[in-house]
Amino acid sequence: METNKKVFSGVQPTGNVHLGNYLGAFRNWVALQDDYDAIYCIVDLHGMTVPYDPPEYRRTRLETAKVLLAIGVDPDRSLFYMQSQVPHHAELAWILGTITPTGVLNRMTQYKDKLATGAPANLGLYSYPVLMAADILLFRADLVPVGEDQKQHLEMTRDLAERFNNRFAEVFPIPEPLIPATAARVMSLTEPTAKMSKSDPADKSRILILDSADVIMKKVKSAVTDSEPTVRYDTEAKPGISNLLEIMAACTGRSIDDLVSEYHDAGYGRFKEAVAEAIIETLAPIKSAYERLDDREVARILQKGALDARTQAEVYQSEVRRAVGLDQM
Ligand code: ATP
Ligand code: LTN
Repeated sequence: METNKKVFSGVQPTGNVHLGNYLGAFRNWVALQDDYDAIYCIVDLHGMTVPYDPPEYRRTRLETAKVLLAIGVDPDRSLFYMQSQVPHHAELAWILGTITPTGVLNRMTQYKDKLATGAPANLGLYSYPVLMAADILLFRADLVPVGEDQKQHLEMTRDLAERFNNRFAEVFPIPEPLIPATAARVMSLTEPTAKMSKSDPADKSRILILDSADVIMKKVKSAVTDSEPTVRYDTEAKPGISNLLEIMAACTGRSIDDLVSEYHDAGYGRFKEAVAEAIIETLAPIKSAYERLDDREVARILQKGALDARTQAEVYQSEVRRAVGLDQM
């Protein structure tokens, strides 16, 4: 009998896994494995909704899997696999698509943001949130650890679950987002009013999980700040310094107040050095775990994950098929 609550989350394997991904989402993924049935998926069908290069994609899919294993996703305690290996995701997305009003999709801010950065307006990008809802609902997840930017998609997922339950049968639990209290939205180092992002063309805008200590120090030292030389938390007047304070608080577990009282008059140079050191210390064990991983072993883990996920998905999906009138003749 299943009693544990279920957690589901996903990451696109588009490379450039960064500190925002880690502090905003992946750190929670690892912690939740203790108390929940955890399901973590590399959403490689989502990653195809913006232009990409297939050979490069093969590389970043594997790299993303390795980063997650290095961070502490444990395949013995969680279901860990690639979305494209489990066709039930796409099938459920189709079914949910039949009850998704296009008016709702037109309001999705991530879609509009991606178009604004030059992504072509194709059906895959447009229906991205429906596939995300399918990911979450396929295994009947209760809790979804994500960064703040995914809140709107989660709300749409909850609506679709309710819509489905009312229209067909009570199949889906209504999932809750889990968004961390600090660092839910880590900002870009070069443009601190925009979120730190994988797809920002500026390398210096983000700290990669696999950056060396030297590179981290350089990127933090060149982070955009302001000209008033006191360290204090004020996201309006001092977005750059506030972002560094949030990052340092999340890396050290100290409160922002505590950090402000220590660094208020230290000068930006010393403060930035301390921030960089906190980041380096947080990422060092991840980097060395990454270097110890063997690619063939990782491929084996993913194959086993896909097999287990397909087996479980088939059972869950048969309930959906029955509810919508698509059960076997
Ligand atoms: P892009 O920035 O290109 O849209 P992304 O990093 O948002 O990519 P994913 O890799 O799919 O996209 O995100 C993985 C997780 O990281 C999600 O839960 C997302 O909410 C979280 N996340 C992404 N950026 C940040 C950020 N700057 N701060 C906190 N969490 C973030
Ligand atoms: N849209 C998410 C990635 C994603 C996801 C999911 C997250 C796809 N499916 C299911 C949580 C649950 C993003 O972070 N950009």
